[in-house]
Parts: sequence; structure tokens; C-alpha cells
Amino acid sequence: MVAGHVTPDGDSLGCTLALMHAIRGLGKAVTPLAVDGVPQIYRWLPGADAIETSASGPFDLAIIVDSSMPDRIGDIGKLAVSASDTIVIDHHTSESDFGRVRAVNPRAAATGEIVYSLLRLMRLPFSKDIADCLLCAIVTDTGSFRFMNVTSATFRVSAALMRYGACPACISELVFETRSLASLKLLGRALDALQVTRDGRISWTVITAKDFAELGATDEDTEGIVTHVRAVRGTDVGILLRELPGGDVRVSLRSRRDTDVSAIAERFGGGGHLSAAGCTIKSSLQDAVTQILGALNATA
Ligand SMILES: [Mn+2]
Repeated sequence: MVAGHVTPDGDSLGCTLALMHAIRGLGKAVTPLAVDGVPQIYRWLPGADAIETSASGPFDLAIIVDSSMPDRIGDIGKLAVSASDTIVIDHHTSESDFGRVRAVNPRAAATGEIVYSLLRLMRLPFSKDIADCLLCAIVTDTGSFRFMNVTSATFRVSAALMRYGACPACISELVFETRSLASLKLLGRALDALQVTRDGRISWTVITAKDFAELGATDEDTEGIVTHVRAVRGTDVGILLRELPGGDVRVSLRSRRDTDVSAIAERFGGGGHLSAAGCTIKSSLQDAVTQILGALNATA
């Protein structure tokens, strides 16, 4: 089995499917898994319809991508724990030591970069399908090569993937330039509610469960909204707080300078990267705003 994390992104799904193609190329059976299924914007990925949301084990081998902990991959984490052997391929910083083999490099812009290197080291043949999946992983985790995580290695790997026929402009168009009507209206409401802290360091906004229900929005419709929140001139951190139907609050954090938002997210049981992180706070929306701004030493 190959599985990525809950609420999958392009890196998680791209790596899962690239490995599926590579393993099938070896003539071996493989089950690609994503407990939350494939969001609309990633359904064009070659092999996306093979992704299962559950499976029955036991498996000979579990490969976990873009996540270091079995609990980050949801209910199917049990299958990973019970597999005869385990491999973790990831670029998040974490304290976890899950996996007999761990290919973890926090300097990689995307897990796709690491998967590319592993396939190369193993001298496995590349195909356009594999290249499309891995370039999608890189394009999405770097926001089309705009984020601070991009290194010269990111471009070297991407250039190699382009030689197998993968197209960054096509991927960006499919993933970033195409949205549902509900997601654009949700963005409108989020921007309308945008606020900046008294000291001007932090911009934040909220999406209520009512907004969500009125627009008929789905989880994936919140994708990318926090990037707009961070765009306010002079701010270091952008925060999106979304009230979940059950009453908890999902918090997405983005920073643009030296503020380590993963450390803030970890305080609330979440995690992520230096400049992109998230967590869930069990409280009312207003209380979550107070708590998260307090953690960043700011007031509304
Ligand atoms: Mn990733």
C-alpha cells in the first residue's frame, strides 16, 4: 500500500500515484490510498481513479508519503502499523520515528523531489505519467515555484521531469487557475471579513459554518484562501480560521518572514512547515481567534 495524509494535497496525491505507477512497472500489486478521496482539482492526475479510501490488510509493505506519522493518514494508519514492513518518505519536520526505512529531508520543497531521487537511485524507468504526478507534487507544494522552499534542486528535478513530457504551466492552470463558483464566493466572504492586528503584524479572517453552508462549499473550496490573507502589505503572518460544522475551528497559518508558524501550530496539537502550518482548536470561533493571536503575542 501507498498512502498520503488526510485532506490530501498535490504533493501527497502526486507521490502516491507516482509510486503506484513505478511499483506497477515492476509487475507488483499496489493499493494507492487516500482516506479523504481525491479533490476535484487533482482528478486529472494519471491513475487518480485507482485511489481507494479504505482497504483490508495486511500488507507486505506500507509506504507513507508526505507524512511521518500513521495518525496523519487517518483510519488507514492502522493498516500501515500492521504491515510487515514500513517506509516513510517525507519533507515535514517531526519528532516521529515511525517507519523501518525513513527517507526524510525537510530541505526538499516537496516530497515529490525525494520520490524522484529514490526512483533515480533505484534506476527505475520514468514515464510521462510518473513525471506528471511528481511535477504536480512540486508545482503545488511550491505554489508554482513562488515559495521560499524552492531550491536549485527543485528546478533540476523539475527540468528532468519536463523532459519526460510534464508541463508546469498546464499543471498550474489545472490546479491554481480553475476553481468552483462556491470557492470564489467563499474567498469573497473571507476577504470581506479580513482584519489586521493593532500592531499591524498579523492579518486574519474567519469563515463561519453559516457561510460554508449557505454557499454549499466543500473542504477543498478553502484551498488557497490563506495565501490572500497573508498578502496584506506590512504583515508577517496570515491566518484563516474556519468554523467546522461540529464546532471546532480549523486554523491555517502562513508567514512570510522569520516567524515559525509550525511552532505555533504545534502548541495547539498541529504542525507543518516554518512558513505554512495548521491546527485544529476545540473552541468557539471568537475564542480561537483570541487564543491564536495570543500565541503570536498580538491583540485584535
Ligand atoms: Mn508536501
